[in-house]
Amino acid sequence: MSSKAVLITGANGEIGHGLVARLTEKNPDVRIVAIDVHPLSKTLQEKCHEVIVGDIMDSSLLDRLAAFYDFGTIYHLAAILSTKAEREPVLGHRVNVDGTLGLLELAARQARATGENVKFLFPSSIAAYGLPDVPSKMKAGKVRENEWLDARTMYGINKKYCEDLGRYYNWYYRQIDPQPTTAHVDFRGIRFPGLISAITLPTGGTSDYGPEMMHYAAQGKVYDCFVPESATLPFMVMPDAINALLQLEATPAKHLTQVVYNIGAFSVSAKDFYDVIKKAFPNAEVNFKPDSLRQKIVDSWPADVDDTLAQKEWGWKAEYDFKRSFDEYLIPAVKQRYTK
Ligand code: NAD
Ligand code: AKB
Repeated sequence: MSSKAVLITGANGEIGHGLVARLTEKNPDVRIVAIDVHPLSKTLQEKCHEVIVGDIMDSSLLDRLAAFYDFGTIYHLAAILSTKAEREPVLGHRVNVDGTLGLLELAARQARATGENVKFLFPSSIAAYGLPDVPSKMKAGKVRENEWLDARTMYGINKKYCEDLGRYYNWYYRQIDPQPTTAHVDFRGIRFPGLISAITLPTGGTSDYGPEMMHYAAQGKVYDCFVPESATLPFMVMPDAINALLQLEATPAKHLTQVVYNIGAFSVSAKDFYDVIKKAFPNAEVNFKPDSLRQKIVDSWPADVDDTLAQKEWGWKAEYDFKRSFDEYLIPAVKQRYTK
């Protein structure tokens, strides 16, 4: 690995926790510079070269970083997720779009200054899709990257637009400059399904009902599920999500024809979650109390995704199907977490 630093924004979030741990396991000498508006937990801080409690919207902070470090890879994880962005759309747009633009500019400036490409890993989402109703969603089945792109949430629209910005920075940045740059932002995006971690709880998202149901059951708390039993989305466990980011990062650019890829693991209904959780925690109490407004968001997201391109171009394959996710990762780890 090069001696260049790795920048992780939103490092204190769910993906950040998994990513910082895995990067340092893989290479103890990796120099991680982490930014988050919230302080990082102590264990994460110890793994990072520098931790900055700050806002990605702070341009003087980004200028300082650009002056101090050469970044080989940027994992831009900071975002306002779908439910929160729907409640505060202007904030969502500012952080999700303006924030991403600032990071892309930082990457472009660094590429120009060093003459070397800067990899920019961007977690997009199934929220980039927008299906009109449940019958169309169920009929569509596994959606491909170029289908059903009329996103209905501020967050989904922000993600789709940032993918387009990534395409621009990757292939067309300053295309009429008389002196073309020798290096560029090597943008690589993944449209993640709903993610489930055993070690962190989600906040501010809409796919949160799956992981919340499990974490509540493990703590003996009653859970009011805001979608009906039939609500279906693609999900994935965090170890697979981290694998995907690292695998895409490591793929030689010549193999990649796209700037954004679907990845899938399993597609399940809220009832499927309930059944597996009830089996592991027989006292679990879950009330299905659909909130029709949040449910509409879930209804507009695909039931499943077609990840043929990721399989073909960078060898993507989830290690955890639904059964293995719960049997070998989620249930043992949450039991351990809450019996400590
Ligand atoms: P998260 O909410 O747990 O983490 C996001 C982090 O960003 C938080 O720690 C938050 O404090 C930080 N943040 C927010 N605004 C910031 C700002 N202005 N400056 C600095 N930090 C800021 O979310 P996550 O699940 O870790 O998601 C990480 C990325 O993956 C996000 O871009 C999200 O959209 C994407 N994603 C997540 C999922 C999922 O199910 N978790 C699915 C698809 C895509
Ligand atoms: C959300 O629900 O906002 C996220 C996502 C699927 O992008 N978990």
